[in-house]
Amino acid sequence: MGQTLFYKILGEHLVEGSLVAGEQIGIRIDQTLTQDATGTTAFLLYESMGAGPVKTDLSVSYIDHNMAGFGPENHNDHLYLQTIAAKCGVYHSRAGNGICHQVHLERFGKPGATLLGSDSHTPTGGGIGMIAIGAGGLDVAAAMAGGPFYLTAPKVLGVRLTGRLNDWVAAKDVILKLLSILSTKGNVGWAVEYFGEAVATLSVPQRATITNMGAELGVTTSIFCSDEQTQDFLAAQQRAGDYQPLAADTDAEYDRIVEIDLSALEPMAACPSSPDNVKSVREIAGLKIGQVAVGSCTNSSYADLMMAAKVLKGRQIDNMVEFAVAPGSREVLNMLAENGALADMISAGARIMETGCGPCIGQGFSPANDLVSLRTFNRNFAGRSGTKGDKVYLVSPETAVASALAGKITDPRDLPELIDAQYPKVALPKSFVIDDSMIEKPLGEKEARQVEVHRGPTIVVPEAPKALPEDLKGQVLLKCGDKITTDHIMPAGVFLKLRSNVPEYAKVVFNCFNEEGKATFAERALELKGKGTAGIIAAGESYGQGSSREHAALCPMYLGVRAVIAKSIERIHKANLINFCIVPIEFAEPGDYDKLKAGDKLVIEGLVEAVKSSDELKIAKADGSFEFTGKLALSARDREILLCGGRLNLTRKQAE
Ligand code: MIC
Ligand code: SF4
Repeated sequence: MGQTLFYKILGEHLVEGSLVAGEQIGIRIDQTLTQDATGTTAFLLYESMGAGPVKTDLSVSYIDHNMAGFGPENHNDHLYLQTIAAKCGVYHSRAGNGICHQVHLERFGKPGATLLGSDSHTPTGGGIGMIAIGAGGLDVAAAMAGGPFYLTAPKVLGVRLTGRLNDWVAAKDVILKLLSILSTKGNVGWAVEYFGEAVATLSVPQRATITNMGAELGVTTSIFCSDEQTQDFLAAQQRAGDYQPLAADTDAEYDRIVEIDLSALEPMAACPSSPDNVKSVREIAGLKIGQVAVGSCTNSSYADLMMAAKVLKGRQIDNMVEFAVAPGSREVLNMLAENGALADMISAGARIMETGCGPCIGQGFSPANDLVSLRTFNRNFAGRSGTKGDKVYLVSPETAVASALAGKITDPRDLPELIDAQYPKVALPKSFVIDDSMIEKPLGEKEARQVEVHRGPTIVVPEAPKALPEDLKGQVLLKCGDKITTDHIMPAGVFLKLRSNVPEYAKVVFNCFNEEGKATFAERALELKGKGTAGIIAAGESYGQGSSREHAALCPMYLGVRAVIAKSIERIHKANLINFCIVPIEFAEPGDYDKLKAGDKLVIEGLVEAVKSSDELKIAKADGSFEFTGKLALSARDREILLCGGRLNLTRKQAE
């Protein structure tokens, strides 16, 4: 039986375990990326591990999320990251140079390599034929120290692409279509590999849009082959030497196959408030909009923005629409500036934003109340834009510009002024304008030793977890429903600047569930912690969807949360819970979820014993009225981490 490309690359990097789907394996990591919102913690933890120069082939630290600079926090973080990078042999991409995934694809991504990033959209790199996986900062720190990355070898879902995209239909529509088929839940334990005749028709940036938003499926990662398109892209980036052809065997067997005929696709939109709430744009056409934003790591490549500029040239944005453009990288912005496309957008009424994540993570441009906001981003979780009750639709850049001109949601094929216009398809440039002057290269060993690390007062070293109690006495602090995202658990937006200060940031854990006039989640949790009682969270399906932010485990841990009992838990979040010694438990009988309520006092006798060796544990209500079984789906390594009081404690112990 032939091998998938995914398993070929995995095999070349295997250092522990055997290559069988469902088995725990350890792989060698060639490259890492961190970004500022997860990076300060990652580097603080890296320092706590006592590690010196990084042991990877290449590690890059990006500043792209937290750039608004309200107060000293952001700049303190930037300076810490810049100096710690210099100290540890890490490349540093400065604020303004672009979004980590876009820049990494342009300047560092390499077919056949492995990349671990402290950001869930790291799989963007799959567009260039690498295994690129998102993880918590602590796992990335361990990889920087030369340790393997541990994961469950996934099954491989083959997506066969046939046909060809029609004019005005985009790569974004391909991944929205897949989201409509697979949804955002139930895909843990799978990786996606694209194959089929249509792959050759997609450029690397188009492929990267598709693999980027694979994060919303909840899969381990997504990958495309490395072929002539990859070669052209790398040559245009003046990195021809990084190219190698890579493909699955022709008789590769996939664990499941989904077919998508690109010729049959039409413009799509993910409606509020989930990326899998997908409808065709024609179904929702006519809905009045107040905002449009083009950007984010999903859709801010040179081709995306050039297409937008060409459509906008000589036209005017509807006067009731605020239209923002955030180029993905300085490379893209420079090229648009040089060839006049930027001026076309400005003349059309665009607000040009900084190259960075910006509105995608709620850093400004929040929509007015009740207003529909159309974005080319990848997530529209409730409130993520910074507005409570927001109505955010996710679309392609083609649909975004057509709608911005019309003032209402519009399929670009139906906009009267575009009907006779030629689709401005933008070819890959023969050569991108390369300027790496905002990427600081690692220093020599001697110089690195002399670097003094800048530690601003807003950066607080996070505390390590306490050991698990033999028996756990706890209380359900919160009972929540299905698809709770890390944005629900740990809001970003205006609170993002608190990432380097866990005690402060922890005050807004589960902020969205707080009720006015009542004690907040954090206040209740701390009160319980003061009494020596553990906090417990009860949840439905797919708990912890979305980002890789380990603060969604680290801050609850700080507040005394010791267990999450859910119908199912997403991959990255589960790993983060384990790393910070919160026990992830699943209901053996999903119906038992209905019998729990907030405030219930629970007892788990023999917790440590169960974590040592059992796949189950008994959970009882303290008043004796009800007992149920919890499942522990843990690898031997997960158990070791939990028993050691978290990953940091384990790493320290191993170093002794
Ligand atoms: C996101 O898109 O939610 C983020 C912000 O990029 C996160 C990382 C973070 O929370 O810092 C992600 O996707 O992992
Ligand atoms: Fe940044 Fe948004 Fe991409 Fe996250 S999804 S890395 S916030 S642009």
